Amino acid sequence: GWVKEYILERIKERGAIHMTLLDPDKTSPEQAAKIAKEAVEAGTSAIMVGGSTGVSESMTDDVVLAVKKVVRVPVILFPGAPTALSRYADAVWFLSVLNSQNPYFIVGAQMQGAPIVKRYGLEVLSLGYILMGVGGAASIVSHARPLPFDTPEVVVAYALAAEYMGFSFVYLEGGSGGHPVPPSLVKMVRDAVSIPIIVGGGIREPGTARELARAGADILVTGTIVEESENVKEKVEEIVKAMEDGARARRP
Ligand code: 1GP
Repeated sequence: GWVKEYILERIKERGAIHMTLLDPDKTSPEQAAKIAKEAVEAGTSAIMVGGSTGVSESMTDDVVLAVKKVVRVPVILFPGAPTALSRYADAVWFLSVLNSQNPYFIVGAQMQGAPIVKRYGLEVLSLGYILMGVGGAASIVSHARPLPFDTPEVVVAYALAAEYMGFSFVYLEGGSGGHPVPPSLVKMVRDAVSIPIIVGGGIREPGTARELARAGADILVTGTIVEESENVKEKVEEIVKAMEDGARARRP
């Protein structure tokens, strides 16, 4: 599909890319359009739409449509439930919470959502999702036991399992508003897997973005900073710049 090709191409070109996450429970369609426009001007490569709680399909529709009116980058769903799929999006992170304790979040919700994804003609981006650190709302909602940062071998093992199970991407999630995944852990995962690594949760500072990209993250996701920031463009720009610096520093 074109979205996957676009993502891989852009990672190749830039070393690492940034995506902006909008949560329809926290951001109105009007705010979403404004944030998306500024974020794209600042260099974000895609807009993700989703959240853990309080997100209906019609709320998702409204945010996706508002965003699509103002930007041309792909809009990718990041659904917290099969009831938050929008026919107006370009693609969906078809994610499995690999370290959930409840099979519903590993394959049950996916089974319920799959026919909807097909009916809506959404491009599927299969994603092994691993929750760690404090985990945040996503951990609680998806019955995950977030992996501690100090047992990196378990995180690496999950990431490798994601690759061997055929997922196209792996996501290291520190939990929204939490502490970012340590760069040393990203490096260990980088050395083990060949699929693109997405890192999100708690990224607020350019220095963090730089180190995560340098450690081998291919995609960085931020959500909270655009909800809080007065100047979205400036904030995203400094994150994107630092991330690209970090990716360049990683190359031999
Ligand atoms: C996406 O949950 C994150 O992976 C978003 O985290 O809200 O902390 O940026 P922040």
